[in-house]
Amino acid sequence: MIGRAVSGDRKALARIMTEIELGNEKISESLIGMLRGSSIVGITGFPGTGKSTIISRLAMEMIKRGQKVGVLCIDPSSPFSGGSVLGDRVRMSELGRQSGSFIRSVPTSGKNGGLGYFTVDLANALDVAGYSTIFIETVGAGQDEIEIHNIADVVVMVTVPNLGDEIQAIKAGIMEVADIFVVNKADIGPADEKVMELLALNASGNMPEVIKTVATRGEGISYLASAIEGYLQKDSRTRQEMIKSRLKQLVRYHIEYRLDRYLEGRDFEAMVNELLSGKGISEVISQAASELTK
Ligand SMILES: Nc1nc2c(ncn2[C@@H]2O[C@H](COP(=O)(O)OP(=O)(O)OP(=O)(O)O)[C@@H](O)[C@H]2O)c(=O)[nH]1
Ligand SMILES: [Mg+2]
Repeated sequence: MIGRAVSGDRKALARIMTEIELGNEKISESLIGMLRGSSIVGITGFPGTGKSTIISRLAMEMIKRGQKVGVLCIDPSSPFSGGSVLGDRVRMSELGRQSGSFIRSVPTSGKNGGLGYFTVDLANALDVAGYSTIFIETVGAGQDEIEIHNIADVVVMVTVPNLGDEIQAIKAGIMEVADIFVVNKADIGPADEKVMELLALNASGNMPEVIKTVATRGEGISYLASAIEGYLQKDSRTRQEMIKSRLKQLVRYHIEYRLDRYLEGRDFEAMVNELLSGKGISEVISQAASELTK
């Protein structure tokens, strides 16, 4: 099945992804040895800031530049799931029909926060199938930013003019994980003010580039595509190092998956009784750990 996906069979790729989401570790494992080292671009930001619109435009731009583009949309509310206005859906389905792209929604159901247990495995599947640029869209809500930072080679944080509260969130830590800022919807408000505001947040450190866009009209998109490419080119890490950092997150996710499944529905009574009867905490935990790897 993997061989067929590598040679461009989209149905085989979709089947592989479904197997991954069902927890088929054999598939996840086989992919690891075959990774080509695609670039992973994280796109994060508050709901409705225009992430999906930006991705659909960026993807078309990247395809024009000779890339094959994969898109993973984490817990989408729009428009990959069809939750948005018609225009977006039409644009996204245009992208979906392009042979150079593959779009997949990733439900996070069951996982407590973060990006979903199998996001890295799904990105690996796209990588192995030859998608050279992989976008991961995630709604910025704290934990997600840290995780996307661990997985992606470059993180783009999307904001819009007139969204004041979000500056607080940015101050509170998103700053460290954003490599490029986008002020989208420059047509609806004081975008230049927003750009200045962002630049002022970090007078001393390595300020990420701030780019204005009007995604619905495609304005600023080619510039953003070049900024992303430029950032990736400047990165001094080797491909192998980049692959390793996303695999570290893969290992974490697989541990979390097993742990969460193990803990699900458990009332801990047996463990508590063992503690009461004098067993040590680490003894009780090691017993649980040995069950995790069964
Ligand atoms: N005026 C204007 N509207 C835009 C622009 N970019 C996106 N929009 C609109 O903003 C709305 C939300 O866009 P999406 O691309 O779905 O935003 P999102 O960040 O992916 O939203 P979620 O996935 O729900 O978090 C849609 O109605 C878009 O048409 C822009 O540059 N200007
Ligand atoms: Mg979206």
